[in-house]
Amino acid sequence: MGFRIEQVRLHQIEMPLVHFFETSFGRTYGRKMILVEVVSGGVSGWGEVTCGEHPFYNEEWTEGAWLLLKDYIVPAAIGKTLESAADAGRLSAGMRGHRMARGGFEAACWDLEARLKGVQLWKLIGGGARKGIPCGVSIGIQDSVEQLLGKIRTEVEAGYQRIKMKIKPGWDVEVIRAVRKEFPSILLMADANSAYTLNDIDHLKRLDEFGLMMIEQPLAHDEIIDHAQLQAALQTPICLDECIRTAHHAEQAIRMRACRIINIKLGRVGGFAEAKKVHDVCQANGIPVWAGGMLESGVGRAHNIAMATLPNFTLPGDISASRRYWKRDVIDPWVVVTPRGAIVVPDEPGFGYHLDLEFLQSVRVRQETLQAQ
Ligand code: OSB
Ligand code: MG
Repeated sequence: MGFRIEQVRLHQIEMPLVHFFETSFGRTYGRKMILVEVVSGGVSGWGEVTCGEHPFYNEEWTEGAWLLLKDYIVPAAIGKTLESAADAGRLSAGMRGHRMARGGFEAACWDLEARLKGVQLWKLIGGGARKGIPCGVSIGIQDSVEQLLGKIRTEVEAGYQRIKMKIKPGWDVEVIRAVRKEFPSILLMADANSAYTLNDIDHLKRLDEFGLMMIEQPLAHDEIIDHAQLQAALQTPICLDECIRTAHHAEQAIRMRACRIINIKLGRVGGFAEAKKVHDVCQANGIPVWAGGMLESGVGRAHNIAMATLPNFTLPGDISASRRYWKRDVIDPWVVVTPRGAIVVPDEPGFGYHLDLEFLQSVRVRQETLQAQ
């Protein structure tokens, strides 16, 4: 059963974060995100473009993604019939990069196909390996070490299974030492978002004493070879985030021994088809994966939950409760986390949650509809 892409609606929404989020590349107080609604036979599938407001995590940003979707991605797709959502990525394959914009559209097609068939998205993508998703949290750089310790305590008490803290030069060894002193046995990891270079090898080796689960993307966003050199010098496993945009990158990184773990972000790799390929390459090579996050609304969160039911997502991901980010989420019910730090995989068709359309309208700042002839 194929489906025709009859209408696409782009919705840009803006929502303040409950608490600012700071990484090595900057501080975010609120999110501007694009939701992609693909309509066929009166049924809507939803996707989220996960890029930031500025081109600092990667080259994409909300304003650029809006133009790319409106002028290229949607025009290339409108009126086309797809045998399955697995073919959706091909409609924009001639466009270089911009995987988050293309992935937001691709993910909407998967949700649409699942809803048209009345099956759960996790089933459609070949997941279902687990009924509960193990959850971790990502905690940004804070104004003080005391503030960080307080945040970690709150999340550990809420049941989250692992803590990730953001680091950068000047907020690393001594801060982690303070965290370890207070929380000697928690599963702890650090994410540098490319804040270091190979000149920092000796400095980064000092992190080995803290028993971190992994250090995420210490070096440049596009530098696999330098990570191989660093991994050879470190005991702590390296996890690549920014570097892995395709299954081929994963293959290269694994072959070079540039990492021992990979974080898969649905948007960064351009949607479910590529995410599954990255997952499979890692699985075949004994490299565990986990689901990364991009401060998503409920729509992106729901997609991440489906993705994390694939078998090799064995480590706790950056998928946490809606209320950690938003006063109110755009889906109903909100994503909640059990006292044991897990998300129960929803059983409803599609990505498993309803859109809160009334709230969506109240946070929407622009909309564009493209209609097939
Ligand atoms: O590197 O994982 C990252 C947020 C924005 C940009 C990059 C990253 C992050 C996170 C947040 O760590 C994860 C989340 O959504 O909670
Ligand atoms: Mg990261």
